[in-house]
Amino acid sequence: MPTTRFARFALPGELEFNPGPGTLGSLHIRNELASATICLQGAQLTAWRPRSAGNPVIWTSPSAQATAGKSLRGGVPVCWPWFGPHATQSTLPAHGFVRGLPWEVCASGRAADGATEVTLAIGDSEQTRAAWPHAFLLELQVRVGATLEMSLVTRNTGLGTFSVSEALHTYFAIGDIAAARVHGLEEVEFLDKTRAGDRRVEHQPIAFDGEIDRVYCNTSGDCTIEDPVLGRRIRISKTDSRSTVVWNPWDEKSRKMGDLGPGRQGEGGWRDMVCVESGNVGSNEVSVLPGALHRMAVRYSVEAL
Ligand code: TA6
Repeated sequence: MPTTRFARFALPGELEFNPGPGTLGSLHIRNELASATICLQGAQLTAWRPRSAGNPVIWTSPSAQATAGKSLRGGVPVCWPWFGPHATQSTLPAHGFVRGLPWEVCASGRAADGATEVTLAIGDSEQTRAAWPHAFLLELQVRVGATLEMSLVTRNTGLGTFSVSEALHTYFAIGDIAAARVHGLEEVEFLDKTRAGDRRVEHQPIAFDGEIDRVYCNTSGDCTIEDPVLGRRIRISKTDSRSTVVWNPWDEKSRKMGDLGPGRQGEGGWRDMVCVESGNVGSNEVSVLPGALHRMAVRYSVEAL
């Protein structure tokens, strides 16, 4: 994206565009409250750190590779219009196509409380229609401040109803996965992808002693990640999201992935991250009528333990 096309959205000293390899360039945001980075490829936020936080809150792999067409390992990949592998065509990218395509910046501004707001968008094209035969406009509205707020807005600009599965596939930075706990999903039924999709329920906060890959459906509740190593709690609130996915690949799977990189603990980067993803997947997929829109939103905040 040529810098000139972006220039009209720049906010000097607050929101600047840096051309970059592979990721099609990135937006760098810095204000009194926080800093953040968003790659134009996939509108993928790859960093967010409130000034009050001793450590970044969003994790990106130290071995992330900036490759055109492939999202970076970490940050907040946007999964849309399907989640996971395509239902029938294995040649299509997992988690949908928008995370590997260039998005446009379409709005930016400074909020009264000092937060920085920016909106990125992508619409249908010959390429997208070949994979998914619908007209759409998809926007990601991001608000960078002491909290991080993101809204994924799906507009049906066609003549027929369509259904989407979606998720903000967020990688959170933690001190050590073995000490972390995820609260808020107790008693909620989940599909356990490490056990061939078995339906299960747990009665305690999620603890990690191996690979976890769970799709919790019919849950609109907030979650918290308790991190005793970094001495903080990350709160995850969401609106119009009925599914929550929790994932950590652990050691063996991450070795096969190649882009999870070394971690602070001297082992794999898998120790330093956990995914808690807000979405509408599987039975929670969303139908959007012609001319209508659907908005799913998240809000992340951090507090000392
Ligand atoms: O959200 C969990 C998951 O579906 C895992 O099964 C794993 O595939 C992960 O997403 C990462 O997917 P990616 O395509 O980004 O490597």
